[in-house]
Amino acid sequence: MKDIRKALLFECAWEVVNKVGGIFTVIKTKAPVTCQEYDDRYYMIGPYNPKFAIIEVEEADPVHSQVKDAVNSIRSEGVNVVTGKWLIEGAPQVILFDINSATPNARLNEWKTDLWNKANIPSPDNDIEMDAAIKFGYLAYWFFSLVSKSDFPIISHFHEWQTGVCPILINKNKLESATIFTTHATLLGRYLCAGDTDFYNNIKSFDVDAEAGKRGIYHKYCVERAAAHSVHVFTTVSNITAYEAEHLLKRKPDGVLPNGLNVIKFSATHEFQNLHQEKKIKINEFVRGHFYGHMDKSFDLDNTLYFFTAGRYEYRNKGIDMYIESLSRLNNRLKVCNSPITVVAFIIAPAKVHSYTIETLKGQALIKQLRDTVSQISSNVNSRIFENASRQVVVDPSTLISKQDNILLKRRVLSLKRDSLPPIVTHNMEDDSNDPVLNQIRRLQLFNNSHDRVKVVFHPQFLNANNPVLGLDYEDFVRGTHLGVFPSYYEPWGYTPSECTVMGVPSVTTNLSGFGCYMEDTIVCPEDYGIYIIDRRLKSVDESVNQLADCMFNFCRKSRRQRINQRNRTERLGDILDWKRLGIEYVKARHYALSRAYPESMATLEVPQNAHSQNKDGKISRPLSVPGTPPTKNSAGANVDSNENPDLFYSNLLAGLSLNLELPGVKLQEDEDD
Ligand code: U2F
Ligand code: UDP
Ligand code: G6P
Repeated sequence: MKDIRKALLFECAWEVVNKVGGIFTVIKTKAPVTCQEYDDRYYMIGPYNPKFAIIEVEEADPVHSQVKDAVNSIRSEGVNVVTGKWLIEGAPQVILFDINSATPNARLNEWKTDLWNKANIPSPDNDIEMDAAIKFGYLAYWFFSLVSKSDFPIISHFHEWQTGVCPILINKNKLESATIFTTHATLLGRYLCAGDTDFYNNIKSFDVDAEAGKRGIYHKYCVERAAAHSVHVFTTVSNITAYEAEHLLKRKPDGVLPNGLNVIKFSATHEFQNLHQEKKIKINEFVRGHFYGHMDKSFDLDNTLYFFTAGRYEYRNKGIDMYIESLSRLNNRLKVCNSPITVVAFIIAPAKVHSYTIETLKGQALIKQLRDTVSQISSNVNSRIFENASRQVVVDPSTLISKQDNILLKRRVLSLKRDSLPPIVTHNMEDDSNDPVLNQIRRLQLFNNSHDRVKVVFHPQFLNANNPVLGLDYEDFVRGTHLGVFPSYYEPWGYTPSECTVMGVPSVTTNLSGFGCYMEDTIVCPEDYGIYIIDRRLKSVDESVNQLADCMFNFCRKSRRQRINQRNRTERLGDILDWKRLGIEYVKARHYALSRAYPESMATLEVPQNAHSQNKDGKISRPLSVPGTPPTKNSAGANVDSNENPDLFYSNLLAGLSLNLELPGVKLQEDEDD
């Protein structure tokens, strides 16, 4: 009988050392807690992408000789396999298969035939994504078939359909391993929502095969569905995606694994507030350049709020359409009530672009020139005062600026005049006339006129500190803003609002996003903590747009003091999104998979069956009436009283597994008046 305590954990994802989207954030931020639990028994497996691997992986042999032998055996048959440590926190071991090596390319057709014979999954010609998934799946299976011969029990955890071929093969070939498949979205759901389908009202009645066929994704859909049915434990990232998976993939998930973050707390709470101020000043710099010539009395940076949305350019799924529509209504309302507030609303979503526009670059150059001139003049003034003072003369203020400097300053000021309106988009778009964001802005006439209280800046590229325009990394940009707006229609989890939360930036999300539902289930009044949840389930589109406009309008009416207070509350919520807490759901899933795959070995462990029974009802209560350490709910809906030691709650469940996780209770203090 294999010793369960020595189980090796292999986590397979397309985004191991390969940044594409949200799953990268999942595996990278989760690495520290998983490494803490499994130490060198943890391996991440992914496809080899030299662009990232060369700089992020320190090559080394796998720690276990059986794993090393398996890798060497595959290498000896013409496959490039890179192993080593991923240079991120936790430094997990990685095994990266080069799917473009000679052997996988040569064997692709053989593998496609095998997949058809074994699982009736077709693989059409010229689908690069599908070919890649098949090559990766067969390489990973090859590896597992060698490692499973060792004395170690194996847990293999697969994320998303791209890694779904391997669990199908493990199941068909009856290989020994505890298997888990986690889907972070369903392919069909994403495609259906991106169209104009009334998705949630029809979810039970879709003819799934036909719908997948119509969209040309039938073969990928088959991989996803078969993977979900092949594993011991099938999971998703939220209840809403669990519901979707049940109807579209026809298997009810065994559990939900909410996405956490690696929350780094500052030792002094005001530090994140200082960072907000510091980064906001950088955004101010950009805004001065972008809106040069329009920074009049009514556009005062001290009365300006920065709203933003960011993510992949999925216009409808990410709710960019609703954001713009609501901005237009907010603009009217601010005008009607003569508000002194200006909102600069950013949209950061990568589209096909050529380069920054001349006008955008010119704005930044003009403002830089002005700043250089002013600092030169200040330095001259400085010297003049000092030289006079050292000769015991107090200089006449009217002579402080020389005539030449005065002329130069006037020239700089005149160069800030412009005939055109400040641009909406910072880049030259490849398809400007058909771009959905630009077309909606045109329709609503949100043109950055002086009288507009809401100004729009569309930055169709992800941010980077090295950019000549808005040169900030995404995280720094978020810190400098006031409100993140993510009114998604399709969002299995949604890292963007959850990242805002841990940085102490209030955000708007919806009850169609996994994160929004999780917060709604966990906190009595999320709004008090700066988590606004728009109802997109029971309200009409128009009502939801109004709710969002109201929410942004009310935010604009807050005083600085209230915003500071709210940021403090938001930041405190970070603890409930920490992997140290949410990682427990992964532990449970592995435990469950082991008990299905190795029932006899697991029977030797003493694990109490009624671990849940110790808990009482409760959510995080409203800020003004909370006790020092309020009760909270866990993701499965079970109630955890964090006044009791949460370690105890989980340690009962995990008895027998070598685990040493630190689980912080959520500590909320009473707030100052708001
Ligand atoms: C989810 O986000 P992801 O980062 O997984 O989203 P993507 O990687 O962009 O795409 C998800 C799937 O959709 C497929 C793609 C993936 O399987 O291959 N796809 C496609 O086939 N064609 C396209 O044009 C676009 C996508 C999720 F959406 C977030 O809410 C979660 O926060 C995140 C982490 O759990 O996972
Ligand atoms: N993001 C980024 N740069 C940007 C904007 C966004 O790196 O300029 C990241 C963001 O931090 C988040 C991810 O993109 O981790 C988007 O994840 P989310 O779960 O919101 O959506 P997904 O793309 O997974 O559907
Ligand atoms: C942080 C800083 C304060 C600053 C404030 C501005 O709290 O520590 O010094 O006044 O941000 O807040 P606001 O919401 O106006 O950007």
